[in-house]
Parts: sequence; structure tokens; C-alpha cells
Amino acid sequence: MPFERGQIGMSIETTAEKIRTMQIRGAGLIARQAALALKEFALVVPASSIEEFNSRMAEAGEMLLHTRPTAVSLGNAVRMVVRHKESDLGVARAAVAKNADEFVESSLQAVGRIGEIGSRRVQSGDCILTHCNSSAALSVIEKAHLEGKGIHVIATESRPRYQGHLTIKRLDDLGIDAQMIVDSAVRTVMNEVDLVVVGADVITASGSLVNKIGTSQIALSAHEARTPFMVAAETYKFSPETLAGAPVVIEERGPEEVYPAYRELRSVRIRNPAFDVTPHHYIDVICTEVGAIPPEMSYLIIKERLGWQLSDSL
Ligand code: RUB
Repeated sequence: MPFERGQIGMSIETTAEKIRTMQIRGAGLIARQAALALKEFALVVPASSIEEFNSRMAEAGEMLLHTRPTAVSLGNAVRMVVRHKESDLGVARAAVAKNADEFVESSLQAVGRIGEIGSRRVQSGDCILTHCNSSAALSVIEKAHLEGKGIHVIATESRPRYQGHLTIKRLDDLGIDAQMIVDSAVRTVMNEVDLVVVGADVITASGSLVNKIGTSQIALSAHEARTPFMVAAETYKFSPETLAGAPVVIEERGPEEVYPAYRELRSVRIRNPAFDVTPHHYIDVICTEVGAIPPEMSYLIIKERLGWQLSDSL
């Protein structure tokens, strides 16, 4: 019998709720926290057989997956953590816990490595524009700053959740020369910008980017101004499902985030799509932990790094 709410395990439910309400946010952090919740759950979940254990783990994974429908990092993390070939219950628990620790460790290392790889493309004195709050994009910016490149950053505020405030706080803590703008000022400042660096929620098999709403407008504006557009993304942000042409689900959040008095409206509906799609031809480079690639090479990451074949998607 499946678990009812309240029975699945505090770590899973609490983490799922924190992800849903965005107390835990950003695709990389979501994935790492989900992995740790699965580890905790694997070590304590009651199960009398390996089959029961596997099915409990699958249910827990499902619960986490439904919190933020766009973030493919969640699906990839859950798959990597719950996968094991053990038949002994105790050994299987330990295997899942080890998978989770390895995922977290490699995720953190990936973010650092992306900083090193991405910062090679930053020139001394560059003005970098970033959007929302991405730990991978910030890793590039932070590394370039630590290398003494004397960079300057323009950060968007990123309505409606203002993740840009987190970004400028981090930039300020690091002592990086920066400005914050409203999202609609991007085109006005684009001629001052040398490089756009953003993170990713999803990279599709064709190399298109799904990221915080507004990213595609920034990419258009960068394209018009001939400003290079870089994406900083760990390989677990690449979506195997898109190999078979599965569409990426764009999360629509509640109207209250955009217009708190929405209930007073009679004929107007407030829409709040949280992400948008930037076509691959607006992207110059995707910096991953295994190297900088043109977006058109994304299929190879899915095949060689995530181990998916075309036949898996039939
Ligand atoms: C965050 C967002 C970030 C990516 C990458 O959206 O769009 O650019 O998740 O972040 P939200 P990171 O605030 O809605 O989660 O590089 O930290 O994984």
C-alpha cells in the first residue's frame, strides 16, 4: 500500500515542501537537497524486503519530482541516487546513501570546475550581465573576480521572486563592483555588456536552454547587440527525456507572487510562468564541468555523460 501524506518520512516531506515553497531553490541546490533527503529516508524507511524498499524509494522520488516540474536536475538526481543492484536490504540502504553522498560531492565539484572553465572566457575589465540567482553562473563570476580580472557585473532583480537580491548580496559580500537593474532595463544596458552569463534549469538534447523567465528576452537582446551569451550548467541539468522530443514542462506559479490583490480582479487573470525557453542559436557556449561545448553538442553530454541512448527514449 502506498504511503499516505505524513508517513513517507519527515526528511522527504519537509524537503519537498521547502522546494515547493522555494525555501530551497536553484536547480543545483534542489538536486543536492533531494539527494540528501533520499539518503536519510533510505537509511530509516521500514521495509521487510528489497522489493518493498525499492518501491518506497520510488514513491519518495516521485514526491520530490513533483515539487518543481521544470527542474530536470531533480529527475537526474533521483535516478542517480535510487539506482542500485543490491539484493540485500542493508547493503541496498548503504548503496543509496553512498550514491547520494557521491552525487552531492560531484555536484559541488562541478560548480567549482564550471567556474574555472567559464572564467577562461572572461576578459580583464569585462562587464558581465547575469539573471536570477545561479550558483553555476556566480561560480564563473567569482572565479574571474578572484583571478583579478577587474570585472563589473550587472544583475537583474528577477521579478516576481527577486532572486536578483540574493545575487547582489553575494556580489557585495565578495566585494565585486556591481549594479542591479529592473528586468526591463536589460536592452538599455546591453551595449555596456561584454558577456552574458546565466545558469540553467534544463538543457535540451538540441541545446536549447530553459531558465528563469526573462532569460530568452536577454538572449534576444544580446544577439541583437552581438554580445556573447554563456550558459553555466552542470551535466545533470541536461534532459535525457528531450532526446525523444518530450516537451519541457514550464512551471506556472501562483498569481499572488505577481499581484497579491489578484482575488479582487473580475475579468483579469494573472499569469506567472516561472521559466522560458531560449533557442540554441542564441547561445554561444555552454560551460559544463566536463568542458565548454557549443549547444549543438548537448546530445553528446546526454549520451556519454548521462549514459542515455536514442533507444532508451523509444
Ligand atoms: C532559478 C534559476 C537558475 C537555475 C540555475 O530559478 O532559474 O538560473 O536554477 O541555478 P528558481 P543553479 O529561483 O525558480 O529556482 O546554477 O544555482 O543551479
